[in-house]
Amino acid sequence: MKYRFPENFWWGTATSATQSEGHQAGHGKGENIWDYASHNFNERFFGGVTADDTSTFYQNYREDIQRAKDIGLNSFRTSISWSRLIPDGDGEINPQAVDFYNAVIDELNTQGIEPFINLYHFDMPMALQEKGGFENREVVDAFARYARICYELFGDRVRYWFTFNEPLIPAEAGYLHPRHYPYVTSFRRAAQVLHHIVLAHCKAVAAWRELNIAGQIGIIMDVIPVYPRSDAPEDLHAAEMADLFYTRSINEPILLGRYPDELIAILKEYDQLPVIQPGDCELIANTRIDLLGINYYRPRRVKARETLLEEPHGFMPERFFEEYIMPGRRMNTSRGIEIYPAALYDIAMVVKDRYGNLPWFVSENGIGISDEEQFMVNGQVQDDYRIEFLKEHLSYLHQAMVDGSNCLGYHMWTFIDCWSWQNAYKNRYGFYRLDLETQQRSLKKSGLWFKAVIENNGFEEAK
Ligand code: IFM
Repeated sequence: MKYRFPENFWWGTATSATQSEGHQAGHGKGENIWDYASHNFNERFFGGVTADDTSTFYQNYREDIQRAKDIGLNSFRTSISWSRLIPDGDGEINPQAVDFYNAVIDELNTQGIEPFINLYHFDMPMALQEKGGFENREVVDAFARYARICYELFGDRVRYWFTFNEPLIPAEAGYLHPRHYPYVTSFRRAAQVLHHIVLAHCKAVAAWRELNIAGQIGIIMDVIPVYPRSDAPEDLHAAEMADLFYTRSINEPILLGRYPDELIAILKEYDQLPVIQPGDCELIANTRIDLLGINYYRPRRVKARETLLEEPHGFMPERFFEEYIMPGRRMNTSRGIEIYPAALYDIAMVVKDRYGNLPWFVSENGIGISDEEQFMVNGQVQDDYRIEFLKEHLSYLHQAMVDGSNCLGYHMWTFIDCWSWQNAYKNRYGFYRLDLETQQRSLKKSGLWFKAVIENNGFEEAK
């Protein structure tokens, strides 16, 4: 079977500022929540590796972009670090950050690699977090100001802008299931953060449109498609609830311009509604994006609850469903998550049928594997499992495109092994292996395979 993709398909990779740049003392960067948390809650990070030590892209961006060129990438996503550009989040601009991002963007363009620039990838400046982060409505305006500054500084050379990466996560991981600073568990506070993130997105889109910049603006969503254990009404209801709280709660205000009625009704019933001010719903209703990124890693399987959920911290969405451990499911044991490539087809069909077949691309997909050095032969990681993973996901994506999905590209997470939010460098995702001691990069077998895919604009399956 041959899988050919359209001309000008985006073949690229994604990373983020905090995960790849490193802190680099003396260059004017302000502290963000990751700089703070990885030092002050160091035990929460695998091997105690802090955000200071991430992959040194700040120093090595030129050589790294050459590496991207070497494997033929035509597009490359990273984010701007808010606290590098505006150290306290809302004040003076750091000129060294302007020089750095100018240099990165110019180098990408010089190499013929389209920069995809995201504004917020989980990295709240600490000075603003001290004021409550996105729980504080003032931070919405600080974000809109930061977005406008980015467009004014770099908008003449960046055609593809994204307001947020995975906008649900800062609310969910910071305020509900605590994995990110400030490690809070409170549904109501999470809902407030999420509402303010939605508003921040809307205001950042409005600022971009006001400036009349050539290009497109979008957002990057993390989609975990939900599958019920069975067709029994209780299981179907459980799946609907999981989808409502963890997908539709963010996708619908952004993509359809309003929160789902069912969600509002439940939050009213349980007294969990966030404060929504006059004008907010109109702003949401009037905001539209041009381009959607979707990050896909795993499905969510659920069933009707068999036991009552204990809720020491109050209301939790899990009172309506619980995880279903499907017998025989295929696992990535390094991360403890299921591998299910067919979901990419289902996601594409949801975008087509529910969201008006909006232009979209796979903005992240990948497999994090621990102890990859065990697969090293003559200095190269033989990551055949990653090649297999890519082939399977790409073949479902291809089928979706044959069936009418408006998908424009595929970005792999990630380019060079990067730091993760809790696991630091435990699980490796990159096309290039990073040696933590020497910071040397070496191309994995999958990187070579991807190069050939890009050259041929597709691949041939042996089967
Ligand atoms: O590292 C993260 C990234 O920041 C957001 N999406 C998932 C990746 C892998 O866990």
